[in-house]
Amino acid sequence: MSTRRKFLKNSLAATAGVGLVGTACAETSQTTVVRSNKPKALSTWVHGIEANEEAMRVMAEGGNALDGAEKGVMVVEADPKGSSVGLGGLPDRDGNVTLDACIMDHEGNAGSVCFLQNIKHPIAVARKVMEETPHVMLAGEGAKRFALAQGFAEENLLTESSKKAWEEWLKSAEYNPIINVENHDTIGLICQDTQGNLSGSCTTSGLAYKMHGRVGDSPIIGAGLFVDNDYGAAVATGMGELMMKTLGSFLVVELIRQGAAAQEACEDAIQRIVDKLDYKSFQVGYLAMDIAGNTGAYAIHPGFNYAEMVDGKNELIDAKSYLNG
Ligand code: SD4
Repeated sequence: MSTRRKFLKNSLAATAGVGLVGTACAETSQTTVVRSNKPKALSTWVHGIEANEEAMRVMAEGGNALDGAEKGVMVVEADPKGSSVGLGGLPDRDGNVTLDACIMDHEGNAGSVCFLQNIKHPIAVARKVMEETPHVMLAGEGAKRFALAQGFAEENLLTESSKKAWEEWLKSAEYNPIINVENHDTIGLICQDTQGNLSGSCTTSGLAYKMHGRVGDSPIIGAGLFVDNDYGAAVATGMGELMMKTLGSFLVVELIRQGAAAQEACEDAIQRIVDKLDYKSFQVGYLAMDIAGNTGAYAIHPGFNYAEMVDGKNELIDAKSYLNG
């Protein structure tokens, strides 16, 4: 833990109640973080470029951060060429495309679906769960039934090329998730709107050739995504089991709440995995933004990149990593 945070932790403990003043800024005993009201989009991997583009367009037209977070990732869900999200996602070992997604807004509302089949936009279903039900998460058949009742169409999501890749995989049927390749491309998106509010989304077809019924971190609030509009937001990508065991996205935001910079929080959350779990053959990447619009990104292995868009500039950036090469 950094000296600064040790100091903050001690002083926060000594002055319980210090933490938030109004809604305009989060205050620690040492720093005051001023909320930005400049629209911004931050998302995982190269497909984040198009997700950011759409999110910023939606927010420029009057949508809020939640609209941006939902609509941005829907572009990626609908792209049949992407083999890790929505339509065209690589299937489980039995040939079924099963989808996980969650969404969280600036008021702490959250919705999620997991193990959902034959619905192209799980993120939009997750938003409906958040807005139309008293629950946070719907799974499998129940999630699908709910989606159909909400007017979503049932469709085949297994494209010819994903089917071919699966048939090729079946020849050896060896399950060996490869770092940064094909099965680690979840889209997680954090948006900040003109009100300075934060929302986030996360959607994936999960690990390719996983066991039927396997659910990853992406639909789990606190693992794949967490938003605390008083402090910051975080999303995760990679081998979901590692984020689930450490509740990684919550941890990143909690560290920001305790005074860490977004970058330091991502690094500490990766360190938590390194300290506790068998991490060497798996990739995990965290991406975070605080209410001032400061961003952070960190991964276990090199290769994780993310897209950041602000002031009309949309950039793909390589994240730093714990291991190098
Ligand atoms: C999962 N975290 O299902 C997801 C996979 C992923 O980038 O992130 N891919 O474990």
